Amino acid sequence: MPASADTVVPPLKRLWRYASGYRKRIILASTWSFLNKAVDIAPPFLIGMAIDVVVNGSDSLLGQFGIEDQRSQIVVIAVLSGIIWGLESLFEYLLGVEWRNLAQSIQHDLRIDTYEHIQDLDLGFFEDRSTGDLMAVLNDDVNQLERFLDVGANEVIQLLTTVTLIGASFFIIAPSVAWLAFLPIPIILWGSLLFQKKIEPRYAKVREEAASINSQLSNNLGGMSTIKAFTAEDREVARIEEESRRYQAANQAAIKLSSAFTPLIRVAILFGFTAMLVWGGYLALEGSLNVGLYSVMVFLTQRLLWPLTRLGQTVDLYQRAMASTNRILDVLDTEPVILDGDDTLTADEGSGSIVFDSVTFSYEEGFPVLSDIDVEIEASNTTAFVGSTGSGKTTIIKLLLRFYDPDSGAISVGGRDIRKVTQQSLRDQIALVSQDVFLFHGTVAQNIAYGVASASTEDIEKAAMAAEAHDFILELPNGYDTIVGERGQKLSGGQRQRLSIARALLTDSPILILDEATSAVDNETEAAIQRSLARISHNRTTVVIAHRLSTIRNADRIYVVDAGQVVEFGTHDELLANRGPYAALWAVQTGEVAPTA
Ligand code: DUT
Ligand code: MG
Repeated sequence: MPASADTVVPPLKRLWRYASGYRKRIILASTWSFLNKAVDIAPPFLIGMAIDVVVNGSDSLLGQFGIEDQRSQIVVIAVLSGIIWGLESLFEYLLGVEWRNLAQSIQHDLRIDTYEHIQDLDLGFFEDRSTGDLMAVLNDDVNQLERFLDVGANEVIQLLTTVTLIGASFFIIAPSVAWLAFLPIPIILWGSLLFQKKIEPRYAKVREEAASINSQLSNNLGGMSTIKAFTAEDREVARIEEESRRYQAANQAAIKLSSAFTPLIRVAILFGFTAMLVWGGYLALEGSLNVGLYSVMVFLTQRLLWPLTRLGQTVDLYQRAMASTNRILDVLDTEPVILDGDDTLTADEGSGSIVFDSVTFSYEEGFPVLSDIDVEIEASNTTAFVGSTGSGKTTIIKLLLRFYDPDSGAISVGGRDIRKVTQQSLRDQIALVSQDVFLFHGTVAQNIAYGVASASTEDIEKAAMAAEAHDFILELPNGYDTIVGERGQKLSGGQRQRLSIARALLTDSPILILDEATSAVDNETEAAIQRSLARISHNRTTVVIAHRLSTIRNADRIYVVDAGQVVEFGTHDELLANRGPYAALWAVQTGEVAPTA
């Protein structure tokens, strides 16, 4: 959630605060914009001077400066024009380069910062935000801001420059008619503010709908095989169509308003321009206004008011960018709930005991998933968790990795409360083979080496052998260099599982966690994996979650979890003798007659 204080801060201010490192460059770019506009206003004066020369001859302004000959005066004006146009082009170039590079830099940094920040947020955050939604922030919203900085920011500055400089010149050269040119400006400003206020929620809505269709699309592309298997293609097209329509409708609502804006402004401008033309013309005819000045005024009025017709588009671009800025900065302002401790957990401690001291936890308030869990795992022991599906076994592992913090109680590793150490040092001690195997797009070797970027080919093969993966890898089209596809979809379920075991073994962490690590392999492979694990787990703390009890019968201690509580624990033999839930489960799985409890 965004900090409440920040929701009321205008987005531009939030952006300015974020962009503190760029301020110098922003000021430089703004300077080029200003100078470009300042010389751009000069041509009307040159035209005025030319008319002045033709009409007034040696009485003209240039004549007063000592250039008597009218032809020479024209040449002077031509030279001045050349200089001014040259400068204008130069500043145009400089402002283009500066703003566009700035836009690129801010876009790049903002994207990386936001991604890095998202990565630091706890898993709880990702339960509420969909992947597609976050993709929309990282891509569309960041790009939207870039688009504004690319052209919009320059336009805003040039517009302000125009109004200020032309306004000042008007009041200097002909204060009596200057006010006419400014007549439409209050109307235009009022209209713009009103427009901005009205369009703001519409663009927020557009961004929302964009995020929504994004998340739907990423969902569907990820679930393509399920869509096909259930022949839901038509339904899904309809669903995407519906989302797309909503996006379209949101945009149409914004377009309706933003399109009406420019014509309205033009009417106001026409009014100001005509008033100046007529009133100034009368004054010139009466002789109370210099003809050269009159032409300068008419041209300037046009220069003043014409850019305002673009105000609509600029405000539009600005408002879209601000809607995006808000969404980006909301993510950036989201504070992680799980904070690092100050200390570092060492490998020595990491290989030590794991203790859960009356741990209670719920994903959602009021629905406890674990209640009062007490677990003691001795160093170098193998400990198993068994229990029905949904009983909370994986949740116990997530708490141990500090993906979530318990609501009450404490967890310690090697005698250290895991909240007192950094998350990185904690997770460095733990190798996890998770229930949902996730492989990255890349080669087999890259996936195995994921936790140890510096691993040698030899290490990788050793880990693969221990995970019973080496043989099948050699049979793949390109062996260790075979591309596994997105999420490893080019491999079988059992193959994926074995790769993830190899990946965990390669990290050589003191604590090894296997969550249903062999559920997708055949019995023979499982037995082989068991044997190599027995060797590997010899002097490390191993935690195994398994549904097939035969795989954990040799564990030093087995915890039976039911509905978020530990209902019994002991060795396999002790539990059988207990004749409790474990014994009943064992009976079901081995086909032995359930002993009477
Ligand atoms: N749960 C959530 N949110 C999550 C994950 C799980 O509410 O992000 C719920 C679902 C379930 C309970 O927590 O009711 C325990 O889930 P867990 O994954 O810990 O169950 P398990 O014992 O590992 O089940 P399985 O044997 O199916 O892996
Ligand atoms: Mg589980």
